[in-house]
Amino acid sequence: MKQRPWAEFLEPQDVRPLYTFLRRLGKGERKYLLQNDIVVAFEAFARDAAPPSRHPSLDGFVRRIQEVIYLNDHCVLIHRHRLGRDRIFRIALRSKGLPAPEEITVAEFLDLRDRFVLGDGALEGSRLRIDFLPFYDYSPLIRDPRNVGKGISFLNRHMSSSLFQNPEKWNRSLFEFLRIHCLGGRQLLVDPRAIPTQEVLLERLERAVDWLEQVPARAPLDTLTERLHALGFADGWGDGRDRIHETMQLLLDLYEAPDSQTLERFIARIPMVSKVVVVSPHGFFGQENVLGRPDTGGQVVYILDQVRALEGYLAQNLRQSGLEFLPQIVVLTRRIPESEGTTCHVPREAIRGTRNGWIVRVPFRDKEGNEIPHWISRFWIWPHLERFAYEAKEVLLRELGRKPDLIIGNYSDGNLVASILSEETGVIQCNIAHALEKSKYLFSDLYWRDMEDEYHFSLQFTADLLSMNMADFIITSTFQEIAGTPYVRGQYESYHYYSMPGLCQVVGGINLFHPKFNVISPGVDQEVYFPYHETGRRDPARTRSALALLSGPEDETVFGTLADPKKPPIFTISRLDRIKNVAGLVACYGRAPELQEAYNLVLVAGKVAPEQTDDPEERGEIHKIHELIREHGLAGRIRWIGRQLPREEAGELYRVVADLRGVFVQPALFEAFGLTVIEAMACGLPVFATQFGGPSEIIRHGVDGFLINPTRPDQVRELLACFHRDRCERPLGWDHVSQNAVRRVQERFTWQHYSEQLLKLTKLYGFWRYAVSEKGKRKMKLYAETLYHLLFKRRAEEI
Ligand code: UDP
Ligand code: LCN
Repeated sequence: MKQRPWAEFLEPQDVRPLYTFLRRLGKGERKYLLQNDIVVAFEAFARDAAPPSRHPSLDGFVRRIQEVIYLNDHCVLIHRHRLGRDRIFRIALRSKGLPAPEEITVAEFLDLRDRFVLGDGALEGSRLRIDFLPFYDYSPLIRDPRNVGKGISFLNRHMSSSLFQNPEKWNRSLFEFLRIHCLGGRQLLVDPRAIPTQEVLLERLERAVDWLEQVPARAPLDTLTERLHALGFADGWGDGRDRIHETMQLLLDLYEAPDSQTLERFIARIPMVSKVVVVSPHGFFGQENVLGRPDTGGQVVYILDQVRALEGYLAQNLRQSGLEFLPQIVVLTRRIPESEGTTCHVPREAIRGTRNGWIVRVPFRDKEGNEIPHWISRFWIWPHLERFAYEAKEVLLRELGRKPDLIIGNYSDGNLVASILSEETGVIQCNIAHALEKSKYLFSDLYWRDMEDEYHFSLQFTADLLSMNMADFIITSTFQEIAGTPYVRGQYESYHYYSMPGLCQVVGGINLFHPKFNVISPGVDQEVYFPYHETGRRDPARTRSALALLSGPEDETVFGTLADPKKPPIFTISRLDRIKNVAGLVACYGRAPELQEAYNLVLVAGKVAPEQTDDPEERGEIHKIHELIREHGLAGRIRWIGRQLPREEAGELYRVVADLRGVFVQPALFEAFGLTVIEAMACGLPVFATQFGGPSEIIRHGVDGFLINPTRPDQVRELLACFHRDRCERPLGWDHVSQNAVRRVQERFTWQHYSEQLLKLTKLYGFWRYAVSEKGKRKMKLYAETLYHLLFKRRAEEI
């Protein structure tokens, strides 16, 4: 333990109030508090002080406390002094005076945490400590937290300066890479027999460049390639004189005077990807009639949009390289024979809007090898994944005719399967988490045993750990997903260290400063989600059916008739997970007569009757919502649509709500990203979305939407009421937010940008993997495999 003077963190006059606050907080019933509770308590503390106190340094300090545990005569708190960096302090509370805090190590902290749950003596004997950090020695690491999430720019700079400082080694790697570079078994760029050395390559490049300068700009590609073949080059340099010339010149520049931009531009031109596998086992993965079912939401939308955009961009990229490859993208998912009116029983399905995109469904099997017919919750699928991965490998090799060039995992299960496939095939692996459950379920690590029967987080978090460390690169939708905000931890950051008492202590789970992390936000399909005022694009029949959703008769999928369907709606679309907090929105509305006066409440969410679902969580939420409707007498004011809406219908419904000058509310207790937020904004709806998670990076509060704290319904209510009052007094307020929202999405969230970035990353990490990391990661892989067998596989088999 190391004593740290308070002066390092606080103004001298703020030390005493901090002690007073911590002592007061410790008198409460709860002895383990998290950040939001601490901030709420601190706001009350500051308000109660007479006169109300203002201590900027104290305020800054307290807002950075992530957790506090009270233990006998002291407390232990995590202070996040910088993005992605914590210090853990032990503070004596009963001693006289204001003793300086003692800094303790992560391992000491995790012991305390475990004792808090298991009691003293519980740590007698050994504990399983997991540490991935020593295995990161193969890679350069980012220092400045502001560069976290910009891994590829960092890596480029690093590689080009290495090229500069150690040209011999790097030039050799680059040459070797070019010499062996194939796509789909076809040698590209350089014919290794004709160009056996780097010197020959440079000499031929100069000759080729000189020759190209003499050739007419429109010379046919055949004529160009004939001459280039004679010089020892293979195909793939470009689709015409100019592009071939530019690509060769870039390579020459790279040998002459390497810099990061040239390296990036050159590698981005190498044709490296034509076949991609996207892994997404859980849920109902289909194109119709699936959204809103349990486990079936944004991930499906994201992947289908991603595939369409990526296929188009890949085709363009390959064409520009002068190649006639037809790209192929396969979404690998689980087959569900009892498919409940969807196509999830079909082994192979073409993806609409693509030329060569396919959903391929592979069975889950029981121990005897029989196919499991029914849907299985994402929290229960762990024992099936390994077998699924091995069977899928064979299916994919048949489907693609060869190994893919990129494997993209999605969510904890898909990322684990992607790791297995990548390990088996040697193909580069990209992870997309979509939502790391660890941040969504508070205390899901500390009190994991209490949740284990329902959620099996011991397996999910281990799967996350393994795959995030194994991945070659990771895409996140926002920065906060990785390293949070100045005050709140990121979702990946929550894996940095944690313990699951009695199971394991993770002292180093992930290195946020590794350049594998990159932020690339998803987009919206602009054909479906376009502004309400673009009336020429709207289909009148669709508008009529969206209006009918608001005012048609009730049936087994629609609950509630609106007394005044012309009133602006408070609208939400969501799966009925507890975390989505739809019931919280109903409660907030139910307790606010002024909101009921001003707005109707319109929900598109899950099902409307408990017997319509097999999912226990969904059933619980349905009960809760009905109770709230009864308790607050909401009949006539609420309309609840409990059916899957085709996305075109959902798109038009957002617009109809905008016609009525309604608002969209996303009340989740935590939302990893929130596609509904950008969909609603793209349609021109003012959005009020949770401040916890991704929306905080989508919305600029008060400019293009509003951020709400769903744990403070009083504030949400006030904000909505205030927006309504404002709108009555200054009708332009609504228009202003609406226009800004549309602009924000058009500028920041497009699939075109996403595809360009994804392909660039794949190529650059592909090169990096070849040049450095493949060998460097060997130790890490062995470690991960050991953990997989000891910690994951055995437990999974017991489910
Ligand atoms: N969605 C839908 N119908 C529903 C519920 C959801 O069409 O009943 C769509 C919604 O429009 C969005 C996606 O499913 O495209 C949900 O994505 P989001 O990222 O908001 O949340 P997730 O469900 O992935 O947690
Ligand atoms: C899963 C979630 O929970 C959402 O927040 C995301 O928007 C969605 O996946 C797509 O990434």
